[in-house]
Parts: sequence; C-alpha cells; structure tokens
Amino acid sequence: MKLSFRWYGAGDPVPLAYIRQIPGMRSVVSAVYDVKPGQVWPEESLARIKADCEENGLVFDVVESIPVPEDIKLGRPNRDELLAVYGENIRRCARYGVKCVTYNFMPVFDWTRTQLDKKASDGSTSLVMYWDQLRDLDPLTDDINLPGWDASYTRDEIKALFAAYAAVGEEGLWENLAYFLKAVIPVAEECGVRMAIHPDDPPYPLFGLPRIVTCEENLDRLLKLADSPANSLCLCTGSLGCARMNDVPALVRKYAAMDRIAFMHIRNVKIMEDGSFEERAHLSACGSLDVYEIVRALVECGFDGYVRPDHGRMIWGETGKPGYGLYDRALGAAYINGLFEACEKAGRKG
Ligand SMILES: [Mn+2]
Repeated sequence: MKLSFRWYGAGDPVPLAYIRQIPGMRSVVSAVYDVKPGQVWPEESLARIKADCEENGLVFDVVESIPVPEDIKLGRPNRDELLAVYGENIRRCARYGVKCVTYNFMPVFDWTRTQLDKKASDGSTSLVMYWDQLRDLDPLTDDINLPGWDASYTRDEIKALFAAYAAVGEEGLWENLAYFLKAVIPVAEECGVRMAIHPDDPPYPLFGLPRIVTCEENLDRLLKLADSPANSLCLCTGSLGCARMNDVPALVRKYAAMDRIAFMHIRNVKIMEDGSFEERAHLSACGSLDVYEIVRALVECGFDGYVRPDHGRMIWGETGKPGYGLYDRALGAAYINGLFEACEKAGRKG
C-alpha cells in the first residue's frame, strides 16, 4: 500500500514539512481549490502542488476531489460541455503525475453531520451525526445551516435543487452516473488514471435527496457500469460503516480481490443504538469497525493502492479544520502502519 495524507494546499494549517515527518508517509492527496466546480484547473496550480510536495520529499499523485457539477448529476443540457472540462481536468492532473482521482456523486451536499466538535469524555472532540438533532430539520422551510454544507446557496436555490433532484429520482441519478462514466472512464484509461468514487456519507437518503453509492448491491451495479480498473472505488470505511447493513471488512475483501479499490479511507465510527454515529479514534476498540480485519483483507488480497487515515479527532489542544488536524490523523497513520506490518509479516510466515 501507499500511505497518503490529505492536504488542503498552501492555506492548510498543517504544513507539508510536518506531514513528511509521519513515519512511512509517501503521497499527498490534494486538489486545486482556487476555481469553482465546472472550471478548468490552471496548470500553474497543479505545478505548484507538485513542486511543494517534491520539496518536502512527498509525491503528489492522488487528487481528492474533482467535484462533479450539479448539472452533470442532474443530467442537464449543458452537461456535455461540463464533461469536456472534467475530462480536461483529468488529463491535466495526469500530466502532473496524478494516478488516482477521487470524486463523489452525492446530490447538493457532501457529508452530513450535526456537530463538528462534540466533546468526548477524554476531552477530545469529533464530528457526529445525531438523529435527534436532525429529525426535525427541513431544509425547504428552515434556514438550516449544517456544518460542511455549502452556505453560498440561497434558500430559493436550495428549493429549486431539491425539486430538480426529486424529479430525477434514484433511477435518474443512476442514468446520469452512467452517462458521466461513459464520458470520463475512457479519458482516465487513456492517461493512466484510476477514478475512485467515494461512497455517500452517510450511505442513506437524507431530506428526500436520492443517494446511490451506499451498499454492496449498488457498488456492484456501479462497477458494472464500466468494467474497467479505471472505474474503481475510494472505499471509505467510515462512510459505508456508519450504516449497520454494511459489513465493511467483507466489502473490502470482495472489492480488493477484484482489484477495484484504488484508494482506501480508513477511519472508525461508533454506531449508536438509534442509528446515530460518532467519529472515533482509528483503533478497533474505539468504534464499531474492526480495523484489523479491514487491513488483513487488504494485505491478503495483495492491495497496492493508496491508503489514508481519514478524519481524526481534535486532540492535544489542536485547532483547525474539523476532521483534518495533524495529531490524530498521524496517530491513525501510525496505527495503520502497525497493522499492515503485522499482517504482512504474519502472511509471510503462513
Ligand atoms: Mn472518506
């Protein structure tokens, strides 16, 4: 596996000079943040990220993400133009050494949480989603502003988007994803890039918006839409694992054996009795996921893709981007390194 770390560019409070000090760290996961979705990424921006990483002894070879514009997800008439831009961005990334591009196909909002700084008994804070905080919210009537949601939409724009997605529905979203893949996968194949779709987070519909990258049946359907290693998964253990229906170690084993995982996001979550969940430390004992079994599945399948410690808690007084501090993600990286070493050596003896 290739150990990687997400870095939000020059404005990230975590400098590359610190990231390089994490034992075994190899790759940087980043993106161009200075243009809007649907625009071409300036080559200077990609060249800058690559140079900054190289100066710090790191490789810039994973992009997270090239965002998919809503008009593509909705199948609107201007999508061909936007798909041409998307393809051009993949080509540009490849020109600067990128081998894996992450994206998601979630309508309107990315991840949903109700609180970003929930304090645990040890004084650390983390992201949580509690149903009792969410249940009574209606984005169409309330002026809700959940953490992580794009606040640039006006309420009328949100209403229009919700109505558009209601009309598209789940099957329409599948059709639009198929159309997207048909345009994008040949480009990725041509330039040696693996596209890695991130599961929906959480993996079930919220506020009536359709969600499709959610469970084994749907992951199978997705991979069949384009039967190519360029159409692969970014298997996020915390996103799939916050719903009880998903047996994450089994999913990892299945898709790693098929060589359809390009990128692993490893983190732990604790599922509460009512289906709410809390992000926890990476250790198996801290949450609902058996992280040892997940890594063992990867090792036994000969996984050689990218792995990053996903969201960390805020610990030791660190402040910054929730989920993306240095300390707890570095602890996660150390733990992941340990699990890989143990599984690899056990495998050799067996
Ligand atoms: Mn993730």
